[in-house]
Amino acid sequence: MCVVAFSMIRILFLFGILGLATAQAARPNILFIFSDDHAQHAISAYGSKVNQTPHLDRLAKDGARFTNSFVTNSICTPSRATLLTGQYSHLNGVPVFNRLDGGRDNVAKHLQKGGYHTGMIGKWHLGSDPAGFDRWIVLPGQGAYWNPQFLLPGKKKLNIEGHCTDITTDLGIEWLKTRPQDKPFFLMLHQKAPHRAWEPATRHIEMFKDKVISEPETLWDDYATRPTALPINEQTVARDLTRRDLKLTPPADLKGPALQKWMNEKPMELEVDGKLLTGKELVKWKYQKYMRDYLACVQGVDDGVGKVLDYLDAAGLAENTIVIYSADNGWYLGDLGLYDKRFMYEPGLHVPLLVRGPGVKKGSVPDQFVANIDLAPTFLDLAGLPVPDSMQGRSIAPLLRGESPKDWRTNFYYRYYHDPGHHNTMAHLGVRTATHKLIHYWKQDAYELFDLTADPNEQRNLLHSQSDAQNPAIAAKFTELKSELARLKQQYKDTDDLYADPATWPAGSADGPWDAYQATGTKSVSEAIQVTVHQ
Ligand SMILES: [Ca+2]
Repeated sequence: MCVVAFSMIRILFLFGILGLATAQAARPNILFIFSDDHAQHAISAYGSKVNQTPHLDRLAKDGARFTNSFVTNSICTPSRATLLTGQYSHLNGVPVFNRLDGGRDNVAKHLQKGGYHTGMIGKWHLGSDPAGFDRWIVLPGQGAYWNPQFLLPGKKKLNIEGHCTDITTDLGIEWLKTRPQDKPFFLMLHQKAPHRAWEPATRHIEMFKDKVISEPETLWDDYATRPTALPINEQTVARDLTRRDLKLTPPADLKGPALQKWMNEKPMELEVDGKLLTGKELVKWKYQKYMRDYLACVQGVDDGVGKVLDYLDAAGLAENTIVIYSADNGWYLGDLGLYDKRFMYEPGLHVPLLVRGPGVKKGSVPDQFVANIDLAPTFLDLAGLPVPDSMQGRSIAPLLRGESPKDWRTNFYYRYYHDPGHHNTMAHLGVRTATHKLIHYWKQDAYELFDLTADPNEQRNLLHSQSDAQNPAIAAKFTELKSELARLKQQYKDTDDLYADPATWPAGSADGPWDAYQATGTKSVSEAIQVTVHQ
């Protein structure tokens, strides 16, 4: 009896070891490709009316395309802090463009400790050096489109000649080629494009120079029912594109501060091809110019995705690599008359999320509410590692497999702080449900309520007219969503004590200074990758 029991234990033990070994061998690589300010509706797989993105579409066709993927705070630096920590801004200490404390817990540290070879390449924009990465090379702050400078471990910096999007792609491929073969990898490959000031590669300028881009339905939005924040915002196509944005040629004799002043001015009349444009004609011209450059930058990102996917195929890595594509915030393609992000209206709230790889249901279109708080937990779950309680999101791995968990979130909490800040966008928070959205501009104590089913373009704030606001069904919905907003604040531990008042914003900038980094000259991509390890 005893001998039989001992043998059984031995067999179970051996199976356990073998099972573990198999699980280790099967752990997938994770390639996270990120871009900056890429609108969901500037991807053809999402039904874009303005461009074609064949390589991103490959990810959608071979994997999952999330239709309701959101961002918690729609600007660069806070979004990136949330990506790494799995936490909302009020918990991770990055509500605005301030520095992320590198000592904080982050997902890369967990993956590195859990046996992954970790890397970070491209736009970082968190002020501190990347922590938790075996090899990294990042842009200082926003970085430059042409002949960019990069920061490296050991407080070094170097320059690489060429266009930043192509360079970032090539750095990613070189990193993959030179990685240790005995470990799964986790690579964050972060493009700077298509961020303002939209400076595309020459081949893409050519591609778009004669294209006429269709205008969105709401380009001429008059903000009639939304008087609180939209009329005074400074991210409009009509009034807020500068000469730099519009790529106008300065007078030859301008230099230094005078040149900068000229570039930063927002022209309200312009001579184009011998004709003076003003008013609506000028707005239409500005829209075309802005969109051509923006979309040409997107094309560089799409090319890069294609090149990396081809490399994975050629290297035999495609089968065991999960590829995820997303962007750091939403973006207005002239929608509501805007460019930029920030506002919680639909184009600002949605981000692309495409996932392909082992275990991901091919051609699926999950519509559950997912967000950037979910990415860190997802990476850990896919790697077979535990998700710490400090992360506020939830792994989307079940959704990738095509499952529909009954207890998945049915609404989403958003908060934007940067006021006073760029573009005069007022601070706000809000809740989005499957059918409605409530926005609260807390400093003005002004609310906007939208029925997204009847009014997907958010043109009719139901609290604006007396007759709407007194409608019992609307009043009841307003009460319900106010109480839901309060509940979500509590659920996510947002007490208003942190960051609602700009005086409480943390010190330190995401934008440098970088003077402490020692310049090491101009290098090739492969030379640069060789110095990504801390010496
Ligand atoms: Ca951004």
